[in-house]
Amino acid sequence: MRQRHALIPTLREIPSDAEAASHQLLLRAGYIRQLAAGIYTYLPLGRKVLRKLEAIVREEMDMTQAQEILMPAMQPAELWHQSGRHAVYGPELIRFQDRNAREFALGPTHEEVVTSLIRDEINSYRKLPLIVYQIQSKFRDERRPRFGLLRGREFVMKDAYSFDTSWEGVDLAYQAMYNAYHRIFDRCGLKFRAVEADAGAIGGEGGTHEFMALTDIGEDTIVTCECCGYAANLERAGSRPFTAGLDNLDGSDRLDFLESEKIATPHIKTIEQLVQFLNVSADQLIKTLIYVADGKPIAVCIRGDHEVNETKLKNYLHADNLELADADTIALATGAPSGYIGPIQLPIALFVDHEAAHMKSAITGANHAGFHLRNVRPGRDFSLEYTADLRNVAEGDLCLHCENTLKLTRGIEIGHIFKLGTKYSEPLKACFVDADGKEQPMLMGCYGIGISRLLSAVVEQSHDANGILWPFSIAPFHVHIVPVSVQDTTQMQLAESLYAQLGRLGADVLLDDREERPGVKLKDADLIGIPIRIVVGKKAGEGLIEWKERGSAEALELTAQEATEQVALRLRNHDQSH
Ligand code: 9G3
Repeated sequence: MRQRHALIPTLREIPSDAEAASHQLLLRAGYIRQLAAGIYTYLPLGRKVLRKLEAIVREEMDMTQAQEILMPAMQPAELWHQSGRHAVYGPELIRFQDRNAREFALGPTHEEVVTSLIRDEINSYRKLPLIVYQIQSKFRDERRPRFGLLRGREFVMKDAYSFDTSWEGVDLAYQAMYNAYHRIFDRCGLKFRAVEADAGAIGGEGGTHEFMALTDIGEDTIVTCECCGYAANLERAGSRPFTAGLDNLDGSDRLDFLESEKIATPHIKTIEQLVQFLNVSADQLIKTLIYVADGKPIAVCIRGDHEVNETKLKNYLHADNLELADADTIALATGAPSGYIGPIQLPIALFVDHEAAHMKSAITGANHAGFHLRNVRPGRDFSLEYTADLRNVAEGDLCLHCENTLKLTRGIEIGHIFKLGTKYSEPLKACFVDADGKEQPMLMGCYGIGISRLLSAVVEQSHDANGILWPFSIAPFHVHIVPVSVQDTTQMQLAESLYAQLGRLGADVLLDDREERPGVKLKDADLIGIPIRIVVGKKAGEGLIEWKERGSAEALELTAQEATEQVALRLRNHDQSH
């Protein structure tokens, strides 16, 4: 492509409303433009990268014998009523009516559509197993779209769905996808981890993994053990309680016998204030939070330095809706204002985190404005009937599987795979007749990759102060030829002949034939981030060019012939790399 006519509108200044590095760079380097919040146009460079990402995903999906289809974005609401999910999703599901006032939704995902399709086309076990996939735009009206393509309202997803006659079949499909995802993200040059995840609303019996690109901007937190390889999303990760097994039930510890005692704590409302006022540490406190679970107020007790894990709490309660209670509900349920709430004599159900349950003596709210209690003994002063792991793993916690400490890192979810079982085939009646003539619901799995999100994840992991550093495999072009002066016929002749030669090799080449000052051209080249840059300057007369790889400081002086051979080599290596 010749840059003079290319639509690559680079920007000098950093867009003020872009926080994430990838968002800033994709805007500045002319890859994307925002149409509306969370809705983007892919300009030629962005479209080329997206196409290369899709090609990698397609190749690896086809290798697993998955068959590519394309389903509609317009989905009849009836399907969502049948699956029971129409009421589960709120304003995030974009609903509309057609000209005959029939209800539709813009597809955020396609479990219902694909299950109804396969129900109508497959009936015998002989036709299974089957995996279909599509690469298509998804629509989710996110409350807070942010970070550019990382959390959009219209985005490109690869979503695959497997149909089997047995759980063994589901496991095979799941493993095949799990392996394919590793190959895909490796080929994209990403640093990622597959982590055990929480199945969430879409549920499914058999488990689920998320693939996380490791970046500081990531909205998800993952927990990893460097020793035994344990890796889980924070929503689901567990740790070995420090205090478990330390109970000296023989009462040898003097503190056990001290009665709980009221202490005046006027206007002390937060953990920090209490720690200061009493000169204690947060891990000596028990904080009691009031939630409303499916409309019912409940109390959760957790050590002062820990955080409630609302996914674990929701799963433990089997609640559909869970939210922190507002001030009125708190006062009504506890007779005390927030900041003074404690577990003793509460008229609502009490759920205690397993770490708090093992505390010997704790300081808690007294359920009385202006007062706290000390020497509170869990189990003696309040019930431990409902005790579970309800907290977020913290840095330095002990690994459940080995004695090592756990690390927390941030990541961006780029893939998510689920074993669904009959969660959709049951309600949508997708059945097959087995070898004994018996009708059974198909067993399903679903497998997603956020393709447009991948674009941003790569940039997050692979950029420097001057711009993007695209991996060779997904760069919009392999080579960027930059003649220093387009008026100089010697330089342009050499640049043009290189452009033609490399093109013949099958390389994607961008030729900067603009009448711009060299500094502008080189700055743009760094910003756009094409892996190989060839500058044709004053040594063009001797047939020499300057070869520079994006991301390395050194530049080499090569003949045009050597440069061509180097590119041919890179193309060959890249093709063999997968
Ligand atoms: C909705 C809306 C948003 C959603 C969903 C449904 C996420 C929804 C989960 C999935 C599960 C898998 C197939 C590919 C891999 C992920 N957000 N999910 O089901 F109506 Cl508004 O999409 N789907």
